[in-house]
Amino acid sequence: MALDERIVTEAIITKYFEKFKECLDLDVAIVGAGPSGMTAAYKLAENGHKVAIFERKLSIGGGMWGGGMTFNYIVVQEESRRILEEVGLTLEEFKPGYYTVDAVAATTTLASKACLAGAKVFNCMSVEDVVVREENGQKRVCGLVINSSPVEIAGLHVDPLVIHSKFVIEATGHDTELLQTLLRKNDLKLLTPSGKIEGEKSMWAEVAETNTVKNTREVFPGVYVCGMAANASFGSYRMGPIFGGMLLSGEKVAKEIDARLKG
Ligand code: 48F
Repeated sequence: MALDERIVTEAIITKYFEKFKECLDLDVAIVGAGPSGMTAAYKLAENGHKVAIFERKLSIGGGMWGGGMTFNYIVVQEESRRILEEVGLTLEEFKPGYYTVDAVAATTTLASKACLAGAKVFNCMSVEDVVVREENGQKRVCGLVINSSPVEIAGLHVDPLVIHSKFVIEATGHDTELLQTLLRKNDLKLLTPSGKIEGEKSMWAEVAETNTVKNTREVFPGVYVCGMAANASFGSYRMGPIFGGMLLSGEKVAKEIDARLKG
């Protein structure tokens, strides 16, 4: 078969922009493809919702690839191991209640399951702002302002594009970047005790793991927070390379939004 480079190019741009057009109106837009965002994407897509993840980096996986200090194994607890087993991973019990799994296998398998379930991934795409509208006197986030990461990295003055979504998930991790932008650009209060981002505290894995799940909730009309961003928003601790809370948080946010979308 003669190979025509133009057909390769046409295939890529046609398929990419078909995907992009399909995602102009989403049920759920997830910012950040770390473990919590990917678990949420997998669960929401599995339930038939139109969901896309926007990830700044070329690679998905956030902080999960590197295990602890680049030693690429992760640890999960009894309560969350079922989530990884459900996607087909085999975990080993290291000591009673502590399960290990290869970090690369965990990241790729979770990502694969999310994609196969129908979640669309836009990697190399930075979320630089949100869309805010007022409905019945109440402000609500109803979309994302996105730009190509190379544009962001090069500091080019190129205007972004916009997608709308019924719900947005803030899964940007420690920096809570989406909420920082929301607060910086708008005079409004979050559904946190102070109305602001409470801020992440130092290491306390046991409390942090429980709190990650508790803190996974709607933080502003239209915006749910999950993963490490949930702890930073509500002022809890960090936990290091134990990932059970991240997975359970992704599962919880998916369940809550699923109920809202169906309700
Ligand atoms: O940090 P990250 O892995 O989030 P997570 O799901 O998991 C936290 C753990 O990895 C670890 C931990 C648990 O043991 O403490 O840190 O809460 O992934 C966040 C992703 O969001 C992307 C970022 O590149 C990363 O992959 N991200 C951050 N800001 C933006 C963004 C943005 N403005 N636009 C697009 N992606």
